[in-house]
Amino acid sequence: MNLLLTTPLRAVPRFMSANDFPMVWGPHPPVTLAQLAAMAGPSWKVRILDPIASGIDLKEFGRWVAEADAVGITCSASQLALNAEITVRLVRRLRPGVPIIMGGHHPTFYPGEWLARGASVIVHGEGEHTMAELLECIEKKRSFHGVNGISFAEGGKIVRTPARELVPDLDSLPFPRWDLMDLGCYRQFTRRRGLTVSLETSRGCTNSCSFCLATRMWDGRQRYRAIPRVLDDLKKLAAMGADQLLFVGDGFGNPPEYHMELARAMIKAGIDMHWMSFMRVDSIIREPALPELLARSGCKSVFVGFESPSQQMLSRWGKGPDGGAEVSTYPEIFRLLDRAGILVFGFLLVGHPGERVEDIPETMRLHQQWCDIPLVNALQPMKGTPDYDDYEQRGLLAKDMFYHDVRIPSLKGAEKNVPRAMQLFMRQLLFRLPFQAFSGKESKRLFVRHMYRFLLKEFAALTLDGLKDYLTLLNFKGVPPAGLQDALVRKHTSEERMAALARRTGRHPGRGLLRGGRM
Ligand code: B12
Ligand code: SF4
Repeated sequence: MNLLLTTPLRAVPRFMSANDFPMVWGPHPPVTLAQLAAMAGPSWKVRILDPIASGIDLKEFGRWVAEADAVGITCSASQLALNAEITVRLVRRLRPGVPIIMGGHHPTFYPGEWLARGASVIVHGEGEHTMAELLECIEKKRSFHGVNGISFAEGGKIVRTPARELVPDLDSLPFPRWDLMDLGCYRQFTRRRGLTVSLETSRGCTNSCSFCLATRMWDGRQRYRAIPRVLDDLKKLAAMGADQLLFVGDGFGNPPEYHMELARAMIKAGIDMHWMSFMRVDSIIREPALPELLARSGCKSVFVGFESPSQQMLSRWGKGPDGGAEVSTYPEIFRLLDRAGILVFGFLLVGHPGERVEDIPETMRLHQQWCDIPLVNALQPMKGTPDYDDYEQRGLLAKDMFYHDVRIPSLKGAEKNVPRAMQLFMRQLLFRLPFQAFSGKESKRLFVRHMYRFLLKEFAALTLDGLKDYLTLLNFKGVPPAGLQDALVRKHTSEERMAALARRTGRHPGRGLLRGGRM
């Protein structure tokens, strides 16, 4: 039996948009697929593709789909939904009968929408054991009724089975199947010679910021791997030739004691990795010695969710433990990380109701003071979050949130704010950051050089179609957000586009079907 696991095709490339921007500091291999692959039973031969990072020859994609007995697609964010939809539609076109399993943060909260677009079954939340059981059902031709934590369509209705308990002990999960991935196409910005990988030390977050999905997805809990297990995995990764790493897990840093112990253990074991991670705003204030120790264990950069220089907004979002994050602590957080030589990426949320467009330059100026590299996100109410429910109830959503592009405003009343913030962000990128290529801070210097190399490569790969999309998103005609998004979705999912993609796989769907579904 053949299982194909894949991230969405990068069918809608976007030049110079924050949608592809995460590629700048990575790309990092998705532990999600390597972890799921480790759960497949012995009768399954698993193949993993990551077109988001590696790009892909559509002929090869078509060949793998043709050979698959099941296809698993992950979709973590609304930013990826359009690409994921094109992937589902393409697989369906090539293999009308193949089971398509979808999972991740996005399908978890949009089961009906994904089933309508061609998925066979949606995995809600944690996926390891659910997927193992689904594969067994597919292999033994059993119905999905006995599998907890899924949705599927039957007799024109959606069946949702009882929720699945979270795995009590993350250490019970096997070592991810990195051997199935081509790790050669990943490289962290520190650009060492070895391989780049990802590792999960914990899952979930105990905070409950109103715009974040972590709370609903992982039940407001944070589960940890035991430090000896993490160390064991790190040694295996090092033996594979890895020397660059992303610690995934959005609650990283909490509690500081665990992370101090982890750093000490890494130093003692002589683990030589350059690594980056997320970092909760409260961790460093609770343990000011953390940055220094993390840096000694190889930490080169962290993503910190500062989100706003407005205390009122932080309180409104319930940011931090018990909603108590304080803007007054931000300069100190940055000072401690900076002193340790750690590059600080600072998330900033713009485009919320009540924000005045004329305040945005000042917001961005303040935000710059506590990070090396500002990462500007348009507030994006994600289905499953309290913010989404609130804005939906108040009729404030400017478009369907199933899809998202960072350049399209999500909220009514903020139509001008997002373009203004993006304009200022681009200005920083083009005129301020180049000088940092000579910064005395090594991590900053390396990142900025890496980033411009990436941008030049993106520029060289620019297509006329990508440029047209980019110009559409600049929205010179002042089209409302919903219209802008619809135009983009309609264009990329049109019959003509889908047929052209199918042709490029070299496997015309009609011909394959005549041969009994296998092409
Ligand atoms: C690491 C990470 C990244 C890395 C990804 C590197 C990589 N290649 O993996 C980087 C930094 C690049 C990144 C980027 C972005 N990210 Co991110 N990221 C994460 C993070 C912290 C961890 C993901 C992870 O690996 N988890 C560990 C694995 C094991 O868990 P998992 O992926 O959820 O998979 C489990 C289940 O979901 C399920 N499952 C998932 N897929 C599938 C598929 C099948 C077939 C099955 C059966 C099950 C299944 O089973 C898995 C095992 O239990 C998550 C938050 C989180 N804690 O998960 C945010 C998160 C996914 N990211 C988020 C966002 C918003 C983004 C960005 C849009 C940010 C931005 N504005 O640019 C971009 C995405 C755009 C893009 N073009 O890629 C949001 C998504 C919210 C949403 N639904 O819209 C999240 C949830 C953070 C948050 N709390 O809000 N991200
Ligand atoms: S601290 Fe970060 S991961 Fe935790 S709920 Fe808030 S935004 Fe989400």
